[in-house]
Amino acid sequence: MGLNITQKIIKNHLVKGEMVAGQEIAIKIDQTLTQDSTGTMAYLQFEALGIDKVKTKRSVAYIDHNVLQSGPENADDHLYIQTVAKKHGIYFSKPGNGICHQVNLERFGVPGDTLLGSDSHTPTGGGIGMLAMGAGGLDVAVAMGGGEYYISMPKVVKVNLTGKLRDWVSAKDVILELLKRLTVKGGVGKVFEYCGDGIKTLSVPQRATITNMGAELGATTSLFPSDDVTLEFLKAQGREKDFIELKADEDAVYDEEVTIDLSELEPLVACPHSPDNIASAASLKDIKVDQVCIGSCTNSSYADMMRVAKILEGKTVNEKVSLIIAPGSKQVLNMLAKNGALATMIDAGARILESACGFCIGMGQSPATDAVSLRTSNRNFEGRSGTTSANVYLVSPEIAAASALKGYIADPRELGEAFDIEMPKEFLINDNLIVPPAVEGKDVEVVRGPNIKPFPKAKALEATVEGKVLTKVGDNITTDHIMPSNAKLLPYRSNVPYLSEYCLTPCDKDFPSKAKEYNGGFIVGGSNYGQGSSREHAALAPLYLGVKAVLAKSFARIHMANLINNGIMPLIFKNVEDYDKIGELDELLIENAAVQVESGVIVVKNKSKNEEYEMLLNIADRQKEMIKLGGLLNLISAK
Ligand code: MIC
Ligand code: SF4
Repeated sequence: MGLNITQKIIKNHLVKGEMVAGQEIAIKIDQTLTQDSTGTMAYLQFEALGIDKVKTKRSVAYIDHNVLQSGPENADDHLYIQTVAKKHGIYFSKPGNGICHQVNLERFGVPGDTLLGSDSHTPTGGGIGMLAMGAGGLDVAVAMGGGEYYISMPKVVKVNLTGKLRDWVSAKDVILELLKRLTVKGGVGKVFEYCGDGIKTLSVPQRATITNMGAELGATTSLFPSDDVTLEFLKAQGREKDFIELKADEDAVYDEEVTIDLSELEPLVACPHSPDNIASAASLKDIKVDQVCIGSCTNSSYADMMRVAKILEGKTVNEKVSLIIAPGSKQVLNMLAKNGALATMIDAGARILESACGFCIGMGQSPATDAVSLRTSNRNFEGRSGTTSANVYLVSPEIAAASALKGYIADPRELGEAFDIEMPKEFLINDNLIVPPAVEGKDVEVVRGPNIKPFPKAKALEATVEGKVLTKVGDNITTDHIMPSNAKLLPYRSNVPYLSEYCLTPCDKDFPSKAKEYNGGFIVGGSNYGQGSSREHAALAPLYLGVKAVLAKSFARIHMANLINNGIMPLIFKNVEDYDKIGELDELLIENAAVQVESGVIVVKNKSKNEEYEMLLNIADRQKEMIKLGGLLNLISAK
């Protein structure tokens, strides 16, 4: 039986387990990436492992999230990451060099390699044929130390692309169509592997837009084959030597199949407040726009920016609209500067920002009260922009630029005749913002600013686990709810005690004070609990506040792994109706906890209501061990 690409890459990297969907496997990781807002924790954890030098083929530390520097905290973190990277064999991409996923694709991505990143949009690398996955900082730290990465063997979905995108329809519309069909939970436990005649018509950055936002499906990752298009891209990046061809066998077998006829797609929009709330741009014409933000790791490539410049050429941004543009990398920005496209954007009235995450994670550019903001990024969760009452719509660069001119949500087909943007034969290559590691790291001094606090460590499981239900939340709770990130909080990513004061506050403003008053306890959640970011802080802050278990209808992949890595039990309702029976401040009890963890079925007694609920702990034996010992670091030291 033939193999698909996902299976081929996994087979080449398999360390433990069998390639049977749903079973735990361990794979070897070739490359890692971190960014600064998850990186400080990842490097503190790497240091705790006591390993001198990373054992990967390549590890890169990017600075792209916290670049506002409104106090010393961010700069302190940058210095810590720069010095710890130098010491331990890690390349350091300085602030200004660009968004991790964009730069990694341009300068380091290698088809057929595995990439683990402490950021949920690491699957961007799938655009170049990598098996690229997001994970919590601790898993990335372990991978840097040469440890394997554990996942449950995903189902592989064949996404058959036929036809060719029509004028003004973009790669963003492909992934929005998939989100419309499958929802934000539709990809959990799956890899989306793209194939079909349509893929030949998509450039590497277009493919990367699609794999990037596969994260919003909850997917393990997404990937494209490595073909002539990939080779052209690598050649233009001066990296032809990194090319290998990758394609599925003729008789490859897939678990599921979806077909998208590219020629039938139209310009789409994800409406507030979820990436799967899809409508056509044409149907939203009555909505007036206050702000347009173009950039982020989803849509900030050279070709995206050139399309925007071409739409803006000779025109002026609508007087009611603030247009913000953040090119994705130094390479992109520099090319736009040299060919005059940057001047075109500035002429039209765009506000140009540093090549970084910026508006996407609420680091500045929060919209006005009740404003409508159109963004080319990938997440429009309530409050993520920094303005709780804002309505954020996710769109392609084409819709964004057209709307910035018109002042309402515009279907770019209104602009008339379309144009082509050629992919450059040669990108502008200058890696002078990438600092190589020291040859001999032992003399490098690691600089630790006062904001860098030790990370909390879990304790071994108690014989009886008891406490109150501290809060009860609904479906699709994001990590932005659990551990909010914005310009005020992001500077404290290396200070969990401070951050914990804000844990779950968008859902329940008293959560931290209740957790303290009752000495920790339980969280009750709905389905897809913990979707979104890879931030381990969404497990570390609850750990710091004494949370022992989360009882939910289902969990998002990365968050569930982060909970387990930090010794918190992710328990799934066997009977979903039990969710309705539990109330806030109910007193819960788990007796003989270790024995029950072992069995995988846990009886939770509700002392307040005199009821019992059967909960499932569907995790691998190794993970059960972690729950008993108090997390991954304890498991590693026990061994
Ligand atoms: C995001 O897009 O939500 C982030 C910010 O990049 C996160 C990482 C983080 O929380 O630091 C992610 O996607 O993992
Ligand atoms: Fe940065 Fe936004 Fe991409 Fe996250 S989604 S890595 S915040 S640009």
